[in-house]
Amino acid sequence: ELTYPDRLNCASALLDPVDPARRCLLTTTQSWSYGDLRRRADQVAQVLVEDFGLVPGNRVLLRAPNTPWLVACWFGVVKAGGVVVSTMPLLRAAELAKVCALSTPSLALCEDRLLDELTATGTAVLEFSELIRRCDGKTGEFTAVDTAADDVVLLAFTSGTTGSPKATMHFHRDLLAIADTFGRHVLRAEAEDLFTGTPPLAFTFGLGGLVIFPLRVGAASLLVERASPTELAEIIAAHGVSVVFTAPTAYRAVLAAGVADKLSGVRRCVSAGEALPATVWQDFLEATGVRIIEGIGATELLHIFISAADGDIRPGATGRPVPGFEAAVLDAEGRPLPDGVPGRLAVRGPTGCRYLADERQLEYVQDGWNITGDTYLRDAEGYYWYQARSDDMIISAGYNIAPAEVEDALLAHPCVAECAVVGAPDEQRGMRVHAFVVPVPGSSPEVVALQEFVKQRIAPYKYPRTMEFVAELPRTATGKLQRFALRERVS
Ligand code: 3SK
Repeated sequence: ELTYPDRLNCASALLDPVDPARRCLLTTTQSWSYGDLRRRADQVAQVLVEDFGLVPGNRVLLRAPNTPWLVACWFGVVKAGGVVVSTMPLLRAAELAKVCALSTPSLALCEDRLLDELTATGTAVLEFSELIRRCDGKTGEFTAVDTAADDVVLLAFTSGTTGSPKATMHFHRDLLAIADTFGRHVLRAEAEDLFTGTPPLAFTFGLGGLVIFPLRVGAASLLVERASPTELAEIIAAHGVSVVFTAPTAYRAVLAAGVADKLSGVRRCVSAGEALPATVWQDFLEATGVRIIEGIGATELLHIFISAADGDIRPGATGRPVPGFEAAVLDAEGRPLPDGVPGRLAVRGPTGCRYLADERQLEYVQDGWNITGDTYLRDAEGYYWYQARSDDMIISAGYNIAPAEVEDALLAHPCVAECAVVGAPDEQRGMRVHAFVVPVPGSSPEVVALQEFVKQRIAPYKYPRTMEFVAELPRTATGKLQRFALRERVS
């Protein structure tokens, strides 16, 4: 049982206990101590409160790649009693507009290079260059707002199968709970560890792995804005990184690039975002001597709730419920299924799904269980084995991609009459986005032109990597698209 004080500000709880002289956030060229991060976060809080009149409960959107300043903004908003609205740097104007409409931020803090797409949403924006100029003029002394443990501190977005984003609300205590469950019992990081990885901090996998877990134990995190597998491997070796968080695609890519030996000094490698093939786990072990810690998490539950490390690992299985969480495999009526029978994965624990103003809450939380949308089976030893996504979501290279969102973007093209998007098995990405397109009669669109068109409208990782033109789409008698029939054609 995790217990936290009723009054809790997670920024103070994470930053205050650590010696200010300890290294905290690194890049390949910079180093911030805990004292530096605390001062910068306090200055951000001062700017927000003194210059922009932020009051507790106000929402502040953050848009930046993984940098120390993004982390300072995160903690500054939290110290000021605000709610962080995190956004992926790759989001385009239309996607940001949906996020802003749902979260109604009072202000956005945006890295200058990413300004264009955000300006289009009409949200009030403070660019990082101006924010930093203002911070330099502040004392860096700010008393964190005395928030309640159950105050909302974070709105993290996830796309449903419909493509309409859902905002998940998380409390101050949730941020500590992920560190005190997965972080403490599975990862078991230490103060001397140096973390790194690729997931954006807007993805809660990245927030936990690159900020919350290291800071909870007084360790340091090396933030990387963008790196190829080879560059990542070189950074890991050159800086003596000991804990890595990334998606299965990256482990596969490191193996394929022949640079896995550079990770042999790493103590912990964590993989999540999609299922890790047992062959990749085995090949990685052979190349590095490191047993990858696989886990399943969800934005709704903030982080990983089933996992295993070291001798507890069964290659191919995701693991067992992380201490603090309970899991079950349920049938469609919510009854527990016997071991060995696949069904709906249900989870409960110290975190849980709270959608902001969204009726889909009723589907996700049933009888106190979070119904994750994944199909799993449990074996007699209590290990959970991934079978499939229960819905149509395409999980590609660790990204969740909603077909409807890609279809909407394609349909905006004048040569596209109809289209349907499904996931096709892919060696590199786990799944890739595949589009079936019915062209407007008389037109002959080109694949590359349609791909470029989509990339301009939505985050580029969502574009259909393969595409085929068809005369018509399979439909039921009532006109409903038979998506399963298309999936069969590409599998
Ligand atoms: O969505 C996921 O797959 C995930 C995995 C680990 C931690 C957090 C998340 C959201």
